[in-house]
Amino acid sequence: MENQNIEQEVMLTKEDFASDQVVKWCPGCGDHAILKAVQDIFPKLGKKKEDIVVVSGIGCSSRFPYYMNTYGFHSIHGRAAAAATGVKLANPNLSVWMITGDGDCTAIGGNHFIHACRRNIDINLILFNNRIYGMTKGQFSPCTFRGTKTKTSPQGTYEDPFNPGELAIGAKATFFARGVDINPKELSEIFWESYKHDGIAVTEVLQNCMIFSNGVHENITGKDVRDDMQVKCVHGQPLIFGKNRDKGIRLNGNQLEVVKIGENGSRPRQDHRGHGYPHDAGTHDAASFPRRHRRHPRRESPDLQRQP
Ligand SMILES: Cc1ncc(C[n+]2csc(CCOP(=O)(O)OP(=O)(O)O)c2C)c(N)n1
Ligand code: SF4
Ligand SMILES: [Mg+2]
Repeated sequence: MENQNIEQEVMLTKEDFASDQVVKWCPGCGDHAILKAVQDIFPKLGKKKEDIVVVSGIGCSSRFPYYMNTYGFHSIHGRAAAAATGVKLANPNLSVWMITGDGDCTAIGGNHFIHACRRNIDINLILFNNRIYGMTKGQFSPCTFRGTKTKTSPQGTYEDPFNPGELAIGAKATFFARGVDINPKELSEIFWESYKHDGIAVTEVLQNCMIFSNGVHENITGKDVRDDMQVKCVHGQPLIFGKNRDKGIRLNGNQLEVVKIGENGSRPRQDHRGHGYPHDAGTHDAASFPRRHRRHPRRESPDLQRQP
């Protein structure tokens, strides 16, 4: 539960939330943009700096608390969820933000992650998914795609990866979102929704590691494909996408499918700006989460295909 009384009194800027530490991530690393998105949204929380705690595990991403001018805890590998849970239980008035990498969260920390989800602890969990161990120089993680050649899989991995969304929802998390590092404005919007959510809010950010998994999200974030590969899910809004906003996602029986204006009986309907979109596109209903949303995390992009 957040402390509402303080909200009126505090007027901070994003600069207030930047620490004096030199940011040591590689130039071009996706972590920079996520840091910016968090620093952008924190003034809006209306909380004193000392009422916010950023907790992390170990990894490149987990250097995050150093760069935030709040209370912070750079804990131990895989145990950020345990530390964040302890902080929140000790003082429920604190706004707790947990920063974790795909290795930190789903390998050594997998057990703590699923139990934090199951317990529905009121923390904001941001999972930086670069599908690799960045800090230790490029070993595969449980989120690395099958067949990827890494330092520890010179002939390619032979395991299927976790999908963190499926893992979170399967473990009873009550909020799950996925964003991309190249769109910090949208990330800030997600973090705001995460803050407002009472219970655990898991946000997976597809983050590029320039050094060890460069381009791993390119089929979703690339300039030429991103309009066709990303759907913005906003409560009460139709699930539409595409450069011309002429594609949508609808429910056919128990299956999600892509529809396009002019195909399979899909007619144009006008939105409030007069733009046409498929009349039969479904509407995003965050209130029915997670009952009707189990299908969403499974599709990492609107083509409804699993990644290789
Ligand atoms: C108990 C323990 N085991 C192993 C390590 C070595 N280690 C440090 S960071 C890391 C993986 C980090 O990967 P990830 O969580 O994906 O973060 P990234 O660096 O990619 O942001 C490992 C294995 C450690 N520090 N402590
Ligand atoms: S090694 Fe990768 S994840 Fe780590 S700071 Fe460099 S680019 Fe970022
Ligand atoms: Mg990683």
